[in-house]
Amino acid sequence: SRKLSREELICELKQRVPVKTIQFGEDPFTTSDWQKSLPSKSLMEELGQFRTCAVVSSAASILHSKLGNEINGHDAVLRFNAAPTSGFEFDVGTKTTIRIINSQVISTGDYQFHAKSLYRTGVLLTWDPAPYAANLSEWFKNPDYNFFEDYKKYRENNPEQPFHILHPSIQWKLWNIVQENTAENIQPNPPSSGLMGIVLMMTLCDQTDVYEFLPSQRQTDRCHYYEMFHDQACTMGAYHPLMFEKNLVKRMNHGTDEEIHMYGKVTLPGFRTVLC
Ligand code: NCC
Repeated sequence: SRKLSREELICELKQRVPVKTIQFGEDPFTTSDWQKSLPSKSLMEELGQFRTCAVVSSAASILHSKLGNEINGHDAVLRFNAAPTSGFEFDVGTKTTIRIINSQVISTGDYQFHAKSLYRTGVLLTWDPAPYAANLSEWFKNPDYNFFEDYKKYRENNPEQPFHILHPSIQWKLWNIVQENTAENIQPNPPSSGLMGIVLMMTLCDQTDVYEFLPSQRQTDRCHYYEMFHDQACTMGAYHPLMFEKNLVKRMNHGTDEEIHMYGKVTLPGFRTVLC
């Protein structure tokens, strides 16, 4: 089939991947404990629209980028999982508006989710890999990591901090678009937090600058900027179809290849600004 153009790809995402968060009343989130825990507004209602946004990948290639000031210049900044700013301000900035944390970070003790101050800044958004085509009830009974009790506990202890659960339907809607626009058959696993964050920001912002999702000239086998661990799979993907996610994002870029090379930077228009 014909290769979609940049604008056609952006429209595919806009029209087929509506970002939703879970709200009280949707089966099985109908009990009083969920009424207490779930935010009364959706993430979109809570945050409104931003003009410029930055998505900061956790890749080690952001080290020595000196991008901190540029990242801080955006109206909203998205970060992932356990990625800190403290100690890395010069390269990654200081502002955190939204943090996406996968269900593993919440439910395994390894990341000290309930204890670390790192998680207390900004709006939190979590997600968990749901089986393809499952409805919410099936997923609720059998999540990849059972984070539901930890979510409620965190909400009880931090009632003032907005904390949302991403509706799992987005994962497979997004996966379908990655597969349809890839020549090979890709593994049936959900996209990375990175791609979900990019689509979230395209929903919330008029313009999104993504940093080091597409690796710059500083590309390295080191996984994260905040850890010494090395594994090429962090950049290329193993569980997540990360390489194919990156190809898709590159095809949507409104910036230049030079900016990718120098800064690992991709610029994407907000869904609100494109006519489909
Ligand atoms: O590594 P992770 O991702 O937290 O990184 C966040 C997002 O940044 C992009 N990235 C990261 C490193 C790198 N070298 N290149 C990149 O492009 C990716 O888009 C990535 O999504 C996740 O997606 O949630 C993930 O989480 C980790 C891990 O669970 C958390 O970091 C907590 O420690 C996963 N690693 C493992 O399960 C071992 C990772 O596969 C995906």
